[in-house]
Amino acid sequence: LEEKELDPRFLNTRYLCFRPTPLYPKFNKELIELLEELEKVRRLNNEQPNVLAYRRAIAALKAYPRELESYQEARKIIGIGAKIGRVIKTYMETGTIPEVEEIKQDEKFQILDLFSHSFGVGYKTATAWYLKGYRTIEDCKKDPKLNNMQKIGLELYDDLQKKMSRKDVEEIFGIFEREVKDALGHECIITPVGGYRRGKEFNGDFDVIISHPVEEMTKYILKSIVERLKEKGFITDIFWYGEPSAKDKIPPSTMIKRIDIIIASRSQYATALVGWTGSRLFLRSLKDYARKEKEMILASHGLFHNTFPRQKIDTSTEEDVFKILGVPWVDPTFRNC
Ligand code: TTP
Ligand code: MN
Ligand code: MN
Ligand code: MN
Repeated sequence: LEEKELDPRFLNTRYLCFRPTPLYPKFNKELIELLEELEKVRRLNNEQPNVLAYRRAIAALKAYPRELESYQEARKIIGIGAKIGRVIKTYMETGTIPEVEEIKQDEKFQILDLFSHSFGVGYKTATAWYLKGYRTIEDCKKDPKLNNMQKIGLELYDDLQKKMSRKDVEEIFGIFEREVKDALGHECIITPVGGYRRGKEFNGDFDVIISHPVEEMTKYILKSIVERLKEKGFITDIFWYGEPSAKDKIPPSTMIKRIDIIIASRSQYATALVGWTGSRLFLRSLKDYARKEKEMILASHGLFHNTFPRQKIDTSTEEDVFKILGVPWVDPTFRNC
């Protein structure tokens, strides 16, 4: 196939936010899965630049609109450099990637992977626990030096590991919306964001933005909602509330899942929506583009001219944000890089 037959967006941009990335790739699926394993290894080894290189390559392949026919073709894709190119070459020639086979047998890697799924645990804590000789979640629970967040994360490990279906999320959203509107009035805008908004089938948590029309209300909302949901038994534990909070244990009747509640004033709503819909990589590229090409700063609390002092730019919808940045609209379900 000739290059010109490809949508030019796949070849000519350094910025991922210009390229629609679907949730599930249509092509090159096996290769993508193997590269995701390697990304995980790099992450658990704390090789940050390599993690990013893998994320970019994976995102490029997820967006790529046909099966790769050769290694040379892969190398033409922006986001696939020499190093990962060589890995792809091996895969193309042998149908497998030896390093992936090796790590599947590696006990240390499996355990770091297990630990790092606990809330708030990254490579550092996971490695420290491994070096202390811990091999199971039960071992970690006995560590005398756990902070509150780690304690909750380990105690709820099994529940928090289970992914929620879209229906589960919708059920939580229904309860949440009813309670918030009862408490704060019906002019509140309550919007599910995160992976759910990007179309994910299985969700680690429920992310939601609440926006109240009265700007001054913003600082009181979180406390009043959390208190109400706690009283009613919907909230059992608080990971983070400005600061990690003591555990308020209420015996759970069903499964416990994590909710991230984001409060945004109306003037922050549009950028909060962009920021908390993600994906992280999509956001990173949007912010990079804003700063490097437009001299603007994009944050969850607003869009600004990068002047001193910063000058806030009014935005009332997500579309405004894209338009002002000069980035063609990308539907949330195509922000899955
Ligand atoms: P997450 O809930 O961590 O991720 P997710 O919803 O994409 O996937 P999962 O199913 O695993 O929950 O975060 C939601 C979005 O919020 C994420 O895409 C980027 C943004 N975000 C921030 O900007 N800053 C933060 O500190 C966090 C935690 C998230
Ligand atoms: Mn989420
Ligand atoms: Mn997550
Ligand atoms: Mn979240």
